[in-house]
Amino acid sequence: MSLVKPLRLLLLGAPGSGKGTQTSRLLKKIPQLHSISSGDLLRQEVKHNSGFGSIAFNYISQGKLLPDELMTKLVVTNLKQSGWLAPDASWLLDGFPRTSTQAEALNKDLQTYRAELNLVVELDVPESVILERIENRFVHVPSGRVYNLQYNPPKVAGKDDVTGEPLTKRSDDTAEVFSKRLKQYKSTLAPLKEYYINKGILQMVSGETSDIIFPKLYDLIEREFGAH
Ligand code: G5P
Ligand code: MG
Repeated sequence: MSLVKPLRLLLLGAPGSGKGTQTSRLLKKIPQLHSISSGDLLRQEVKHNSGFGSIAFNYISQGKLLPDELMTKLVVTNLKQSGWLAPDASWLLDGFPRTSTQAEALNKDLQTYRAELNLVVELDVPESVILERIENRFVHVPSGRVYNLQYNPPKVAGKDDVTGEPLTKRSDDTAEVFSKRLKQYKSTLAPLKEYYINKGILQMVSGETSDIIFPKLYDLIEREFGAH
């Protein structure tokens, strides 16, 4: 798909709902699109053993959200450094903002670049199917690519398809931490959604699998931003 107007998209969804999976698929189909995942940024910091990384690890491994101010600074700095704050750039955010405070802070920054979000899509997946996905997830931290032993296994067991580098488990992908993450997600969702409903840009796509959700998400984007 070729975009005829800039897309600045936020993907919202519970842990394991498939934000990373949908992001990879969209990037393959829409060459103009870039993406930033707040969780991937944090895991890269942890991998590099930075001071910030060790702070982040403490929060992530307990299933707690990092402070709003730290997260906003991390993502906005990354957007700026990537050169994506130009009004004609198209990008998507995965996992940030996830509180209404983050949403307000981001909006303030984006306004100064005339590059506010223009679409927010909530991925609505039943809770009952999510936990199993998480327990079978493996990730390639440098790229953020995600695998699942049943759903989309790597071509060679334990290795990233593109680089051949080893895959790892996330420290927060245990049943215990997952239930905390889910609880956390639910406790911040309502005001966040309210914020984007008031802006008139929130949409929802529902489905039990990513294969069901992807065509709906793609059509929605094509209708509003694609060439016809
Ligand atoms: P993250 O990294 O943002 P979450 O919890 O929001 O983490 P997560 O777990 O990364 O979200 P996802 O990206 O929505 O889930 O899901 P995914 O990885 O694509 O899919 C999950 C698994 O299911 C994969 O193995 C995939 O292959 C498989 N799968 C996908 N579709 C299907 C399907 O249809 N069927 C099956 N069987 N499998 C499928 O945040 C992590 C932590 O970082 C901090 C917090 O501590 C957070 O807990 N953090 C923040 N803190 C404060 N503010 C923020 N904005 C923060 N952002 C991150
Ligand atoms: Mg993810």
